Amino acid sequence: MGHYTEPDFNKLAEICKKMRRQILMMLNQAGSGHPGGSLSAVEIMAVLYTKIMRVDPDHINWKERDYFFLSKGHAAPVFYTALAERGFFPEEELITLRKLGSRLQGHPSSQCTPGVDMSSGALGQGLSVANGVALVAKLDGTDSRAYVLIGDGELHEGQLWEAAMTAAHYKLDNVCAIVDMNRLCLDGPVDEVKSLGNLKAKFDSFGWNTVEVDGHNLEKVYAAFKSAMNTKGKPSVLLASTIKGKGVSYMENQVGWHGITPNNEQLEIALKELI
Ligand SMILES: Cc1ncc(C[n+]2csc(CCOP(=O)(O)OP(=O)(O)O)c2C)c(N)n1
Ligand SMILES: [Mg+2]
Repeated sequence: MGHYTEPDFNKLAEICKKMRRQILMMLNQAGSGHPGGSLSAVEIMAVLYTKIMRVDPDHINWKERDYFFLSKGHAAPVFYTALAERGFFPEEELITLRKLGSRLQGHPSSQCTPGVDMSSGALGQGLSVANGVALVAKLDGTDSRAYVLIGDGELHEGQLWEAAMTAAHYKLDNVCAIVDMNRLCLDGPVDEVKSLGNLKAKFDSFGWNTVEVDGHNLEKVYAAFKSAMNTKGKPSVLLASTIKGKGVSYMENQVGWHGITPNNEQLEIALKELI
């Protein structure tokens, strides 16, 4: 019922490679979707779903579990690979992404997919929902924690900053946000589209515990989640430095790979890089 006990980071690195292969095969078959921001979040999602989150695929509505919200909903492929890894549905189902009648829609749907607690895709909303769940847990006296993955471009959305104030005001130390700092959004570098300035200083001044971490280093990501768990009286945010398109040479740091999919030839090259 709880999270895996013994962190085995070598095994986890293999799981990450497999997740990347799955993401690319899913997107190739679907013919539409978002590789860049899925690949940048693989380590974050792998650590979260195999080492940190208290969830139970056999009791998906277990009330005192932890909760996860994919605020950057376009990264659904990485979410689905993490859910499959944790046993919410068979890995074989991943390849049905975006097909008619599939439980795996292009953006997460709480109506369709086991383990998805919030439909998302319209950016900016996840932290507000996480705050609500975290407040309920406080009122009910449960240990539930609410995790939310936010894109760095998504931080252009004003609602997130309202929610950032709310989480600090209510001292929601059971909220843990992760910002996937891959430095790119849909149409260019985040800081050229609209600069985020000093994000650590911003979150600190909003009353958060702010942890900067290499978002591809499994040990460090795990330690960052643990330190967030041990921080009392304020919400935590992990500012995770990542590479958009991580793991595929021709996709890395290329904004053009935000929302297009690899053809068969490109897929073959990518899969060879991820053996
Ligand atoms: C409210 C809203 N506005 C615009 C979009 C279109 N959109 C989809 S992804 C994206 C860029 C997001 O950038 P970022 O958060 O950095 O995502 P990542 O780099 O992790 O893929 C935009 C503008 C949207 N989904 N929702
Ligand atoms: Mg980004």
